[in-house]
Amino acid sequence: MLKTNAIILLLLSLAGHVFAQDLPCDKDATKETVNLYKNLKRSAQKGYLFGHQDDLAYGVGWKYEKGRSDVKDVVNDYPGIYGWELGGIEYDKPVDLDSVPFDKMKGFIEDAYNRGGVITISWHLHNPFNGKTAWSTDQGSVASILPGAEKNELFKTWLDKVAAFLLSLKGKNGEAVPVLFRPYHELTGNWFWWGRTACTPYEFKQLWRFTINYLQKEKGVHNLLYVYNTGGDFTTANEFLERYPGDDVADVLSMDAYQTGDPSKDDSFVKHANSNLQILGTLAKEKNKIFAFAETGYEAIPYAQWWTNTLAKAIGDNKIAYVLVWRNHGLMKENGRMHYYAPYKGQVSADDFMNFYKMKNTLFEKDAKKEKLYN
Ligand code: BMA
Repeated sequence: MLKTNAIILLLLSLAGHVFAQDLPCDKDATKETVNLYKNLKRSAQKGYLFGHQDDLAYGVGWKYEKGRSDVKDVVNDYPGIYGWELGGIEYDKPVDLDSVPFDKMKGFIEDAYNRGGVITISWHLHNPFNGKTAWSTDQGSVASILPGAEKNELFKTWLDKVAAFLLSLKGKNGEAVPVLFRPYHELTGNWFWWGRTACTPYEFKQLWRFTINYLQKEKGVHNLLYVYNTGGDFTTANEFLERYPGDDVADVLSMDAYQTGDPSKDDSFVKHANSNLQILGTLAKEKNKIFAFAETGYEAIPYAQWWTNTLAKAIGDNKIAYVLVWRNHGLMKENGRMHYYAPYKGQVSADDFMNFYKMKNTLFEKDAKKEKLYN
């Protein structure tokens, strides 16, 4: 009798585990990917990882100096999460659209992972319909690559290249490096061919589901968490979800929103971003997902207190897993502007960035390492 009771208890507790599933949407996700998913949920209760695009490749006034990072130059620690970009890989280019060589990128990704950092990857892929850039928004572009349509075969060859790169990323024990994959970002904007003016919500969802299904089922890619990423242009949960492809194909709910105007006089960025993140937080809780501020920044950070007085306030007490600022290109030849989003040594907001670094709820790489996000 005692034995039967014990067995029943054991079965009940196993069933409990199955129902309280806290797993990424890819049912075959690798161990480290599952761990990253669970651990990001946990670490988000303590604070948010700070991220920077192309951090290890170049900064303001330098390129490819071993170990260098503008963030590290200022706070003596690397970002907790690193953004990289695959645009160009579909045409077998050796470098991405911002000139980062893919072989170097692979090394940076593996080094950061081995140190305990997190990786997120976007893809400004060309338009398969017309061969032009991601910013070429012909109607019918998305429809042309769906199964059965004229560019589907071509598009599959592009996904093959992305899959090969993602599968090539290896940790020091030969395991695949988990990646927060963020395709078709800013999908509610009107500037990319997958944006809201160039396809219907149905077509977008089909594109997303086809991509994920192809990577998992045809290519055996199981080291990804999938980041659904709108612009900051929604005001309700329903608007955010209009093109959401489904809980079975997304792990992270996120948005991109940039500072414009003068934050020392106008707090509309803080207000909007904060209320949008609250919407994401409520949805993430309901859906048992992670949420994040996938891209933000203030170009050339001319406001010295932007980090603690603007960004930290915009995030407020929303338990996002991470926030990422865009790349430190330096002077843009096209428009003569300085284009960077993290401070460098001596930059006007560098002292405030140090204050931001010291905040208890901002997590950089040393914190990420302590969190053991892959174990
Ligand atoms: C934009 C700018 C561009 C860049 C693009 C893709 O915001 O930084 O210079 O090519 O992102 O990374």
